[in-house]
Amino acid sequence: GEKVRVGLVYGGRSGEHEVSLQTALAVMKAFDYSKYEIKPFYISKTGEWRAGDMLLAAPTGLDQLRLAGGSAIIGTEALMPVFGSIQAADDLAAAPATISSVPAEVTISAISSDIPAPELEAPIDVVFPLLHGTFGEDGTIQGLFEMANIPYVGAGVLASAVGMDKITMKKVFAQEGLPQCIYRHFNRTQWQKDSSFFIMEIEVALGYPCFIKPANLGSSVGISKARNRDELIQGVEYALRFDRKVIVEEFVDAREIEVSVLGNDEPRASVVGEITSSSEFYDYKAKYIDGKSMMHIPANITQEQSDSVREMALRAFLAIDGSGLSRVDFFLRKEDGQIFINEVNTMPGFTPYSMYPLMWKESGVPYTELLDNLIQLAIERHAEKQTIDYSGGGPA
Ligand code: G1L
Repeated sequence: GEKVRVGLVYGGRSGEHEVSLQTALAVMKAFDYSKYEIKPFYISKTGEWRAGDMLLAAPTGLDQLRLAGGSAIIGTEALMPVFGSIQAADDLAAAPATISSVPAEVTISAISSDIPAPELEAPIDVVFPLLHGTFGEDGTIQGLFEMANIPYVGAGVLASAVGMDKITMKKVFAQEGLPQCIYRHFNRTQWQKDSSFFIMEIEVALGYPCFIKPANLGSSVGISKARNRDELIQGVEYALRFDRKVIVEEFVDAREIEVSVLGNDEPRASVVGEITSSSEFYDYKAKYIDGKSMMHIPANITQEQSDSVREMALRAFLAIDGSGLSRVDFFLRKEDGQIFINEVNTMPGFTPYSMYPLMWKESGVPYTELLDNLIQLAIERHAEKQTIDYSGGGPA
């Protein structure tokens, strides 16, 4: 039969541009080209989109992925044949007389001849967004795909946005009854107006040391540890450079436990893994540059602990309305074995040597099969959405 055409979007305006490129190469190498064709879309560091020719086999090196010879495009043109058919009307010099003279008729019929005819068929069947950070992981690119009505791999708009905001995520977890560490949060204005209130709250409820984090960052940039009031104030000012919202968490002397979740409405949980780090905390440098952290799969924990963590991972996934995949991270407190959920990551590290794929490999799902599963889940979710009535009700 026909091959599935997968659009792979990677690069992007984030600090993890290079990680995205390396991941895209690994994904392209692992696809089964007897079943798929890959159309690469590269987003440069300045935000320019470039489309490459359809790949019928894996590329060999990273350089090819920057699509130097590829055509420069804007995202909407590449992905949205639908949008291509919407034309702007002349500027209105006065209010239109009736509703019917405004949107549909005016805009769509007034097609000016200097705008190229829209492409009639979508160039791809499903999109695989390999993007991290503020433009791509927070639900924005997912919104673009929703508007284009193109199936896409991974979390939807809501889960992506919730998964990117540590504060909202914690509120969703609390509602679900998932155990969490103690925390306080505020925005820049609240801090500026009443820092002494928050300092007191933090000192009474959390104590020192505590961790200060920007609410909205995918990686660990902007995180610091405070041992006293001065460091707390400094740490908050530092975190506020990266976000307008800040969360402060109690220090928990804990092991770091992770679970991979795969699926849509009936998700599965992988075996449990553990990350150990030589660094003071699992920071950006240790994680991505030094490679000082170590992975242990399966984690050396009891059967009860494993069952409990996997069950919580599925509840967390459903609570944020996840789809496709998520890596769910926990703390296992050393003093009493208490488990706390830390966060859900809707766009985990995704090379064949990253925690998420390795936990599935250990659970019997190899990397190439994982890709098959994710594409299938994207198509299923999209098909299910097509059955929903968006007409706003009315007579049947
Ligand atoms: F599309 C998926 F499957 F949802 C997906 C998207 C992005 C999985 C994993 C990732 N991860 C990344 O994009 C990255 C962490 C490698 C960013 Cl650069």
